[in-house]
Amino acid sequence: MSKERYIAAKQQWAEKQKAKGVVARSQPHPERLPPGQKLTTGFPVLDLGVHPEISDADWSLTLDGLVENSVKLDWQAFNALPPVEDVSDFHCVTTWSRYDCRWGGVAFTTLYELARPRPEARFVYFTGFDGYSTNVSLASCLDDDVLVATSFDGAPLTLEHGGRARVIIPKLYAWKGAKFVKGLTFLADDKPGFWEVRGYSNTADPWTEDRFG
Ligand SMILES: Nc1nc2c(c(=O)[nH]1)N[C@H]1C(S)=C(S)[C@@H](COP(=O)(O)O)O[C@H]1N2
Ligand SMILES: [Mo]
Repeated sequence: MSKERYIAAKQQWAEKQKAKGVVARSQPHPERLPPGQKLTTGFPVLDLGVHPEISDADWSLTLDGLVENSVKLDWQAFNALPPVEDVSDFHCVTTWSRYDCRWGGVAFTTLYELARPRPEARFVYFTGFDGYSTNVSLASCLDDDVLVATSFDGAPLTLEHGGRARVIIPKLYAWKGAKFVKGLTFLADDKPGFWEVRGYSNTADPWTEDRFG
């Protein structure tokens, strides 16, 4: 499928589900598999069909916006930051989930401390080398399981899964984690990203099936 047809189809699906009245269900619950999800042991690839191959020399991660310390990290500087590893479950809005993903990289909180966002900053706008974008509240990003991952199950992140680096926010649907990430912009006002302007939820909580706008 072409990128345009894929985007149009996924957008139409969101509109149809929304029209049917598929909205947030009740309360978070103690089970492991969120409502409406099916467990998979494979690892589907979900993106816009663009896998931007970035060399060491061309890769960078920019932290900017409402911060005291705007920085552009090159591959070496990024990898010199303290490493973390975290095992989490992965939930895609298209109803598949994958358990026990072992991600390695740099904690969001490390990047937060480096950039020192100003008190007015309340949202983070993520961008990818493929033209993707997504927005998340700063509060959600500050969870200790949020990271910019460069490895998966102990091996360097493959290009199809978002290498060189991707954002992982386990408590939200996976579209909130930008693959091929290149920038984090701290904002005072929310700014909807790629899927958020195409019918998908701003907040994306799998436990309340918060899928569509
Ligand atoms: N840059 C970028 N990040 C992205 C996407 C994308 O299209 N581009 N798709 C999102 C969606 S909808 C999902 S489910 C996950 C899929 O990650 P995977 O391909 O490793 O399974 O990446 C998210 N991050
Ligand atoms: Mo997804």
